[in-house]
Amino acid sequence: RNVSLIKLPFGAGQKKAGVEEAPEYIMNSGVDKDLKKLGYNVEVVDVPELKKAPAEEGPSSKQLYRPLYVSTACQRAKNVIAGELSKGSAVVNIGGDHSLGIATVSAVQEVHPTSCLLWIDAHADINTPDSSPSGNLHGCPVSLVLGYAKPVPPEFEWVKTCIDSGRVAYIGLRDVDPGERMLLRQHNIPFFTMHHVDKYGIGRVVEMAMAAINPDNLRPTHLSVDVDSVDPSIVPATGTRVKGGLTFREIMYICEAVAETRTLVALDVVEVNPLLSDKEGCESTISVARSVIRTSFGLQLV
Ligand code: DIR
Ligand code: MN
Ligand code: MN
Ligand code: MN
Repeated sequence: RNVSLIKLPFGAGQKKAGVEEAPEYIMNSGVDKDLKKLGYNVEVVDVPELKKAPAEEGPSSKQLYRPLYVSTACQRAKNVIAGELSKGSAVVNIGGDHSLGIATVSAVQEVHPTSCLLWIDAHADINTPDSSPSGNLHGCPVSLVLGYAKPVPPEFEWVKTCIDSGRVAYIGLRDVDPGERMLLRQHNIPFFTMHHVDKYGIGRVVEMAMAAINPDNLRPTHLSVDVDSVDPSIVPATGTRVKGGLTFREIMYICEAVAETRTLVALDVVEVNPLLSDKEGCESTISVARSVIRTSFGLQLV
């Protein structure tokens, strides 16, 4: 089995500098060696042109932050990711901020059109350009790929409505905006907040989420991990920390359960920002990101 590690140094989906440096840090932690040890053929793919901003911003009338830059980067990233998937490889998309979800979901759905999406995040990232309180596109990727952004900002007309609400589930939510809450309920999207994790335990929550979007494990799985889903005590190096997150074992359990299905085709690891913490906090954050990758690809406990 081939795995492509795709470095996506991009951060204009939000306003804090540093998240575009994360792919370098995460790669240097040795994730390629980890996957080779597990028996995979590993290819490292760099997309350095994501760091280049367009000369002028777009005509978007919405109060969006750098829509043309995000759109251009996502279009590039999508083509690279789709190219790797088309060779039959699994991909690890190493961000970068979560606006890259526009690219990862578009690519995965193009090559594996029946796949399901498990979104692990403190946030729902389903704001529309109209409902977004921040204007940051890392809070909007899910609404764009579900086709809920109406009208679509001109920069994002290339984004296809490529997945339906029945194939998306969330785990880890604890900071959802009013417009997002409405969309989640209106479209019956299965979501499991930290309240549900406390109430049912992570085992039942993962079981319920997977039963909703991939009942017989017949669909390829796309696991999108925003590291801010994990508690800031062990993941402090991220842009929007929210207290009361997943424990180390809970995020590992999610990755183990996905690995067990043997359906994983794409893993996103996003929102690590090495500039937002001290050395110790940064090392802890990157070690969690590294563990997410090797565990999702089947590291055995014993
Ligand atoms: C907030 C924060 N919902 C927004 N989103 C974040 O700006 O739309 N997502 N931080 O990771
Ligand atoms: Mn988040
Ligand atoms: Mn719907
Ligand atoms: Mn996110």
